[in-house]
Parts: sequence; C-alpha cells; structure tokens
Amino acid sequence: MRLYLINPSNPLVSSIKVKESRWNRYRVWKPLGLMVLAGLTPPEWEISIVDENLGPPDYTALPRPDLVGITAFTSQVNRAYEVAALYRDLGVPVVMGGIHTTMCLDETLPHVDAVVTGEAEGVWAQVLEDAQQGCLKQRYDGGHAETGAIASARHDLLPARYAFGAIQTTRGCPLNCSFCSVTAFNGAHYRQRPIGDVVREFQSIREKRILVVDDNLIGTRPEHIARAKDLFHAMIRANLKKEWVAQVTINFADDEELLALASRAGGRGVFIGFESPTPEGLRGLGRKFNLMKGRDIRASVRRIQRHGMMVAGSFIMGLDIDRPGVGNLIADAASRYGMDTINVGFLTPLPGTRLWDQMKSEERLVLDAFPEDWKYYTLTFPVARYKHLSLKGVIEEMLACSRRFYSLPRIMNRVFLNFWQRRAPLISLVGNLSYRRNFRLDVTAFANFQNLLEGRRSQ
Ligand code: B12
Ligand code: SF4
Repeated sequence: MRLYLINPSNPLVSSIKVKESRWNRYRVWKPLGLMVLAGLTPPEWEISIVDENLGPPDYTALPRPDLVGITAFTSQVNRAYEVAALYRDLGVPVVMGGIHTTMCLDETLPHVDAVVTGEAEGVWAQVLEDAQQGCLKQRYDGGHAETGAIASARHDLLPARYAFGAIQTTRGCPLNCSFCSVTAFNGAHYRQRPIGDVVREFQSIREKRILVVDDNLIGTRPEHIARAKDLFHAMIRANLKKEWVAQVTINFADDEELLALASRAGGRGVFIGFESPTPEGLRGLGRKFNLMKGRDIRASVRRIQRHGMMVAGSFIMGLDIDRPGVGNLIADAASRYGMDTINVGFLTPLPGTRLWDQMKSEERLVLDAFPEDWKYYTLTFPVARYKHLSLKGVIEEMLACSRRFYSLPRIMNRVFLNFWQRRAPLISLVGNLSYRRNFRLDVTAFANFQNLLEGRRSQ
C-alpha cells in the first residue's frame, strides 16, 4: 500500500522564496504534522512525504498511490484543494486533516473523501484500515491525544535539504489570546510529552539545528517550569550536541537556573510574542500575560541574551488602538528592548478564533471570497478593515516598521553587539538579512495586493 502525505505550498509566502532570497533557505521548516502522521503509520504502508515548499513535483509522473493525506494551515488550503482534486480525478481517495479542516469542516468536506478533525493520534490507524478495506468514512475526530500516544516523528523520510529539524514536546495553551487558534485546536490544557520520548526523538534527528515547535516550551505555571528544567537536565545528560530554537513566553527570563539549563541543553534562540508595545494593545488581544507590572522588557531580553540565546520578537499591526505612526513605534520599541530580529504580522482573523467572530460580526473582512481568498491569510496581507488605518495606511506602516528596524545601520549595530557579547553574530547577520531581503519582496507583494483589491472594487 502506497501513501503520499502532502504539504501544499502557498507561493505568496515570502519565506519559501528560496530562489529570490537565498537567506530563506534557513526559513523553510519541515512539515512536522505529516512526519508525526508517518510515525503513526504501520509498516505495511510505503510512505512518501511530499513537501511542496521544496518545489512542487509533477504528480502525474509519480507512481500512483493508494491513499493521499493532505495537511493544511488556512493559508495553504486553496492549493490543498487543487491537489485533492488532481488525485480524486485519478480515482485515488484523499483524506485531509490539520487546523483548517478542523475549523472549517463544512467547507473541506466536498473537496475530499474523508476528513480528520483534531489531533490524528487516536484515529489514524482506523482511517488507514478503512482505506485498505475501501470503506472510508467521511469524518473522523481525533480530539486531543494522550501525550504518551504521540509517536516519534519519522525524521528519516524527508531529504537532507532543510537547515533545521523539528520536534514537539508539549501541546495546548491555556492563555487563549483572541487572535490565535492554538487553544481552540489543541485545548487549554498544557500537555507534556514524556521526557524519555522527547530525548529519544531528539537523538533520531540528523540535523544539528532544530526548531522546537511548542507554542510555549516552558509553560506558565511553576509545575510547567519544573518540567522544562527536568527536560533540559535530561537533554544535557544525553549529551545531544544539538542546538535548538523555541517559542517561549517572557517569563522565561525570570528564572536564572532555567536560562542556564536551557543554554546548556543547546538553546540558541527564542521567539517571544510581544504583540504590542502598548498595554492597551495587549489588553485588546486578551494577552494579559505580557502585562506583568514592573517588567523591564529590555532587562528581560538582556538576561536571555546573556545566556547565549537570541531573542526574536513578534508583533501585530492593525490593532484597534493602532494609529498612523505605529510602524515606527514598533520598530523603536523593539530596538529599545534590544531584540535581535522581529516579525510583524497584520492583525488577521483566522477561523475558529475570537477575533474571527468579532471581525466577522462587525463586517470587517475585506477579503472574504472563500476558499479562494484564504491564500491571503498569511498574516502578511491586510485582509481586514482596521479601525484607524486605511488599507494604504496600514501597508505604509508595515513598510515603515521594516525599513526602520532592518535599516543597514541598525542591522550592523545588532550584529556588532552580538559579536561584542560573544553570542552569534553570524546567525544574527543571516537572520537580519533574510528579513531585509523579504521586505523588498513584500513591497512587490503589497503592490499586487492593492491592484487586486482595486480590480475587485471596479468590477
Ligand atoms: C511550526 C509552525 C509553523 C512553521 C511551519 C512548519 C510546518 N510546515 O509544519 C512555520 C514557521 C513555517 C509556520 C508558518 C506559518 N504559520 Co504556523 N505554526 C506552527 C506551529 C507553532 C506548530 C505546528 C506544528 O508543527 N505542530 C505539530 C504537529 C504535530 O501538529 P499539527 O501540524 O497540528 O498536526 C497534527 C494534527 O493537526 C493532525 N494533522 C495535521 N495534518 C494532517 C493531515 C492529515 C491527512 C491527517 C489525517 C491529520 C493531520 O495530525 C497531526 C498529529 O496530531 C503552529 C501552532 C500549533 N500548535 O499547531 C502554528 C500555526 C499552525 N501557524 C499558524 C499560522 C497563522 C502561520 C502563518 C500563516 C503565519 C505565521 N505565523 O508565520 C505561516 C503560514 C505558512 C504557510 N506555508 O502558509 C497558525 C495557523 C492557523 C490557521 N488557521 O491556519 C497556527 C495554528 C498558530 C496560531 N497562532 O494560530 N508555522
Ligand atoms: S498566542 Fe501563544 S500564548 Fe497566546 S494563545 Fe496562542 S499559543 Fe497561547
């Protein structure tokens, strides 16, 4: 039995444009969901993972599979439906799963033979058996998996063309920010995989550098942090010789022991969601967690960096409090905090979030010809109406922010500081240049986007 697991590509996502910017080679990440699915698949299946981000194959030239599984974030779903149609026309059954399918079940159903909502661990074996018997049901629901049931991902199945491997050690997030789909999808309960499983999986990854995809590697409560310390201790004992980057919340900076252990366990960089430089912005996003009184963000960032880890901050533009000037405000705040890189996204209502319900009920979706328009839901296009910023205005703010934060003098300053503080000047340079190059790609993408909207308006 031959199984293809496919990760569809969205050509509008700038970080996969490796030809246009070779720095992006470091930003094409492995499709971990499919690798986990492969890990759950019994040996009688011959599995190929097709990651279209490495270049879409000529499907008609590939051997015919017995079953096709497709994953999709919302921004990838148009292409997912195209690939599904291609295989269904050939008479091959197609099953789809992942976050978009779960949030937009009714939309997905007509495009495929079967859908899996939620996490696949509890139902995938049944899906495969039904496919083998030729009696696929239309819908399977995996809910939330027991952490012990999460199979080690098949790290051997993808070619050695990625700069980073990938692993997941926890699922779920209790914080439920208004713009984020994680709590709706993976639940509010912070579930931790057994430490032994995680360490063994780290050992099976061939890449030296690894992305830990957890939404928050350290969690928010004392018992979560204790577990993170246990994990780091086990990683140190196993002498993994790996370097990793992970997402954490700012409380990471509050515990020197945690920082030292993370660094000794191979931690080299963290992504932190700052989202807004103002308390009003954070309140609007339901992100009270960042509002801890008396926090000196610059000092927190510096404490992390002192342990040899880079800090990448993410921000959201287009909040209801954002006015003209917000681009420079974010760039200056991020520079003041001493961040190594920043990633700024437009406030985007993703299906299944509270923000979606709010913006939809307020009729603020500008692009709503679905499924066609999902491809613009990448956080890199202003798909909604913003309270104090016009479409042109919000784009100008985004460009102003990138222009300021990624100006050559500011980049050189950050790289020099990295060098001075004996951290990672080369990684800092590569990261910053990658973002700077993508800024130029964004200018073209925004012009095309504005033309699209004008074209639609004049129809
Ligand atoms: C790592 C990650 C990335 C990596 C992607 C690597 C990759 N291709 O997988 C990078 C950094 C590139 C990325 C980019 C983006 N991401 Co992202 N990302 C994540 C993150 C943190 C983890 C994903 C992961 O690996 N999970 C671990 C695996 C094991 O879980 P899983 O993929 O959900 O798979 C399980 C089930 O879903 C199911 N399943 C999945 N696929 C299939 C297929 C079949 C056939 C079946 C049966 C089952 C099944 O089974 C799996 C095992 O249980 C999630 C948050 C999260 N917790 O999921 C956000 C998340 C998926 N990203 C999100 C977003 C918005 C984006 C971007 C659009 C914008 C951005 N933030 O940069 C871009 C889009 C890129 C694109 N190509 O279009 C949103 C998606 C929401 C939505 N409705 O689509 C999420 C949920 C975060 C959020 N804040 O809401 N992301
Ligand atoms: S943005 Fe981060 S902290 Fe907020 S709900 Fe999503 S995963 Fe949790």
